[in-house]
Amino acid sequence: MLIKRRKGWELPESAAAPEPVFLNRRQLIKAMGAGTLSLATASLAPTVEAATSDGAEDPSAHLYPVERNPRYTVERAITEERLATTYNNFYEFGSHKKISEEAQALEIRPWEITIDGLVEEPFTIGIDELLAKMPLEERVYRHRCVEAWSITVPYSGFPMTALLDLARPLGDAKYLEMRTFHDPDIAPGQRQFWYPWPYVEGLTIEEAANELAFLATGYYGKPIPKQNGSPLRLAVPWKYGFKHVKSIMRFTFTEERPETFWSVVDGGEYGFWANINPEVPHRRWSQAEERVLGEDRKVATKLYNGYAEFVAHLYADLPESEALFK
Ligand SMILES: Nc1nc2c(c(=O)[nH]1)N[C@H]1C(S)=C(S)[C@@H](COP(=O)(O)O)O[C@H]1N2
Ligand SMILES: [Mo]
Repeated sequence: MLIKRRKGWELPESAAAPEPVFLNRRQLIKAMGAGTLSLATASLAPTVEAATSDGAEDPSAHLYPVERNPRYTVERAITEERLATTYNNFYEFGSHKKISEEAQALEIRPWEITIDGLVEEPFTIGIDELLAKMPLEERVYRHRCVEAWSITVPYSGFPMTALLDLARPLGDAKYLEMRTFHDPDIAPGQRQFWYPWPYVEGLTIEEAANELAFLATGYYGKPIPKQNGSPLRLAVPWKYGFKHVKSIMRFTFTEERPETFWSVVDGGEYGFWANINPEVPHRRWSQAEERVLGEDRKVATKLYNGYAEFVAHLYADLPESEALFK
């Protein structure tokens, strides 16, 4: 049990209590064998539904809420929580917005994260052990999808710089690749063989070290829901939403630029940089405006999503061919 490795003084009363014993859906299906449902497993089924739908089983729940960092608040109204947690992109669970129920099949414990590639020493760490080491704070960030809708949401989590300190990348590491799980048994989208699973994203080391780059573990003052990328999800608010890889299992430091999921699908539209730029239209729509989810209006999209003061310097020396940010 990962939780037992935490120091005694970090354990709240609730975590010290014995864990309820229940089977998850996959174990249940296995236990059912060739379709003979025993009385015992049948009576467990309702417990499974309840435990996976409200997030109550998340062992990190006692960590939240955390203090909001006022440096990163924005002027926009925060999107209604119900909307941000039911209108999602998570292709592993379907190529539409209503994946929040499907995503409950994701098993978020145990969850091991591997840090490897060009680092002093590769290692693997459980999510709860990582959470205990990281400085948690809340940040309100804008989020702008390449599909021209946007939300404003409170993430909890820790700055990527804290992960870099833990990872100790070597001097020749130029990029950080982030990779999600690969489990077609629970993620029906991953049975769609024409996609280059698993979902991979990447940043340059300078981007990863930027103060805005954040790893979200909480949402709206609670553990981040599965549909939003539990237990660990990237937030880089100056880049289009598809860079914000969900449910990360592996961080690999590399010398070569990683082949990212969407750039393999269509590099012309969904390239590596993906910096938000209202002047560079998508092939099929303008990026000049965005639909504010939950509101009946469109607003002008800003260069770098309004975060130019933090990040513009990162791109000052880009070659002409890349300067449009695709
Ligand atoms: N693993 C994974 N991460 C992903 C995606 C995905 O399909 N799979 N979709 C991305 C896109 S396009 C967007 S807009 C955001 C949506 O995050 P949200 O549903 O939490 O708002 O997640 C990003 N991260
Ligand atoms: Mo997106």
